[in-house]
Amino acid sequence: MALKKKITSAADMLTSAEKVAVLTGAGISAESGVPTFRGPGGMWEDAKIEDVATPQGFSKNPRMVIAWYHKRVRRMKDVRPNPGHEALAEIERRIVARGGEFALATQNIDALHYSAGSKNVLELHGSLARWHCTGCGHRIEFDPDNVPEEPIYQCPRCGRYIRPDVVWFGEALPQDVISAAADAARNCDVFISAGTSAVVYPAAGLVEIAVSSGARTIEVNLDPTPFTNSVDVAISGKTGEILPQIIAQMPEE
Ligand code: BJW
Ligand code: ZN
Repeated sequence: MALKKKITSAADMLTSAEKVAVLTGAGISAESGVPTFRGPGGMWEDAKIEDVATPQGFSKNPRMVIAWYHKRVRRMKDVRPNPGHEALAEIERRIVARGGEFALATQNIDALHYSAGSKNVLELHGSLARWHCTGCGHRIEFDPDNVPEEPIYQCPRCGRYIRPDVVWFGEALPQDVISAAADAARNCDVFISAGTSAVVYPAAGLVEIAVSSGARTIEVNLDPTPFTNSVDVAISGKTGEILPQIIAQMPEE
């Protein structure tokens, strides 16, 4: 199918949809300047996954992991949502305005969907801004515009190490969040997977749930994913370019 036809087809699906569910990943924030994980230029070219994204890596070298995430928190000050985030917020506004339901499950921890105006956001892998103490559970929240220059390593209350509220490999996703996302994928009539390699579970399983529940499915991604051949419309391109083009093909509401 030609690109134009795929975009029209995605727009038609969304125009008649009552319930829409979306899964996003690092690709949607790439055009905001946030690096993705896998592939050339990805964050895991210079940091090993097992060192920075597992509880074992954290136990082995907590200060290194804290410093690595602190650097990512610091960078968020200069990061703004892009037209891909904005398009998803606009789709939510339109669906909700006509009495429909919308849920956006994101694997990203950068909060950019909130900054773009999305409301029903399910943060599957947590948030970069929220941290907690591994000893007493004391909570710390960073204001992205006011992050200390140097990392805070220890809890101000008990002195144990703090860590970001993010989900590492081998850790469970927040149960209420993944359940709500699975319900949305199961019950939607249109499902969009945007900017994710769709290889990390259980998040990637949401695409499987949507496909097997009979939703009409759309993928927008630069590279093919394991689901490119299972979705109804697979669009190869940048989310910041394709998603606004889809909206442009939807009638004003
Ligand atoms: C663009 C673009 C542009 C670029 N426009 N596109 C079933 C089968 C096999 C294994 C498992 C399974 N179930 C569970 C597992 C194990 C494991 C897993 O999935 N392993 C696989 C890798 C094989 N999963 C887990 O361990 C999960 N936990 C779990 O299952 O717990 C069970 C449990 C239950 C009860 C008690 C205890 C345990 C947890 C997974 C956590 C993942 N965490 C990370 C780090 C988060 C913090 C951080 O940000 O640092 O999450 S890993 C990393 O990958 C991060 C991401 O959210 C996640 C997904 O990556 P994403 O977003 O897709 O990014 P990329 O870089 O991979 O892809 C970007 C894409 O965008 C590319 O395709 C580009 O082409 C594209 N792109 N620019 C459009 N402009
Ligand atoms: Zn503490």
